[in-house]
Amino acid sequence: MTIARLISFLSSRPAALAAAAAAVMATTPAFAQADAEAAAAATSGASEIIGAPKDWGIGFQPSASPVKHEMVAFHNNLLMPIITGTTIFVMLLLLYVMLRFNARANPKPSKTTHNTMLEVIWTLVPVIILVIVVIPSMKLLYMADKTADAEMTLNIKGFQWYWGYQYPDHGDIEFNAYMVPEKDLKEGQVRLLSTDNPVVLPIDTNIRLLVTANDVIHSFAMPALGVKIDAVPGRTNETWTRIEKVGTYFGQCSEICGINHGFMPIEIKAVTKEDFANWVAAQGGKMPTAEAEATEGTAQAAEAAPAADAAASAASEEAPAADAAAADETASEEQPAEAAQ
Ligand SMILES: [Cu+2]
Repeated sequence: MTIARLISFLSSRPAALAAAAAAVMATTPAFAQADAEAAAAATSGASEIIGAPKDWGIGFQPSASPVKHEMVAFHNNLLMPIITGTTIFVMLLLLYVMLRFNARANPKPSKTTHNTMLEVIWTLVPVIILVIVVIPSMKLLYMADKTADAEMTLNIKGFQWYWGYQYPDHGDIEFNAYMVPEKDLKEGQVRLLSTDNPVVLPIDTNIRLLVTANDVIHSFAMPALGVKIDAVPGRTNETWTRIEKVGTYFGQCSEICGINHGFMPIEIKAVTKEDFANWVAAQGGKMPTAEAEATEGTAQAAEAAPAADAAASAASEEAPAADAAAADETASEEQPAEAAQ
C-alpha cells in the first residue's frame, strides 16, 4: 500500500485504525474499566454523577458526547497501540545492545560511524508515524471547533474565582456559580465540585458554548463531554457539546488562574428537554422554540387569509389565537390540494 493510499484510508476511517491492536487494548485494565464505567452509566438512573472521583478510578471518565467518543477512540485505537509498540521496540533494542555489545560480550568494538540506510529509516519512520497521527487529530480538532446547527447557546465567563453563565436564547437567564464550601455541603453534593448554581442543560441538543473571561485566563473543562477550552479576557472562544445522558457532570477550571484556581468547579445538570423547559420557566426565562412557532403561526395566518374582510380582522384582533388556529387549518387544507395539482 502506498503512503498516499494509507493516508486516505486513515483519514476516511479513523475508527477502523489498528484493528489488530484492539484485542490488546481490551485486556488492559484502564480500558476495561472505562468500558465498565460506560456500561454502568448507560444503565443507571437520573441522579447519576459523572466526573466525581471514585476509588480506583483510572482511565477516561465515561464519555457522554459525540466529540468525547471520538477522542476515546482516537486514544484507544491509534495512540495507545503506537505508544505501546514504540516503547516495547525501544526497550527490546536497549536490552539487545546491553547484552550483545557490552565490554565483556564484545571486547573488540567495530569502528562503524555511519549507515545511510539506517539513518534514512530512523528519520522516515517517525515522520510517517506523526503523519498518521496528525490526520485524525486534526479531524478531531475541527469536529470540536463548532457545530453547524447549534440549537442553543450558553455563554460562559470565567472570573477570579467562579464561573458566570448566561442563556441568550432563553430570555437572558444569568447567574454565577460558586463552589459550595465544605461546611455547607448537603446530601448528594460533592466536596470541591458541587456549585450553588449548577448549569442546567438539555440532553440531545447541539449546544454552542461561547467562552470568555473577565480578568485572567481560565479554562472551561468538562472531561465527560470532551470539552476543554481556554477562557481568555477580551476574546470569545467557541466550542460545542451534545450531552447524551441525563446526569450530573463535573469539571474544573484547567488553567492556573490564581489562589483559588482549584476552587471554581463546574457543575452541569443534564436534564430532559421537558425538564429543561420547566427549569427555564422557573427562572423567568422563555423557550425560543415556543416564540418562533408563535411568530410562524401569525405569518401563516397572514399568508393564508389575505382577503379576509374587516369584520374578520376585527374578530382576529379579539381572538388572535383562534384565528391563527383557523388559518392553520385552512393552510393544511390547501396544501394537499396544491400538492395534488
Ligand atoms: Cu480559573
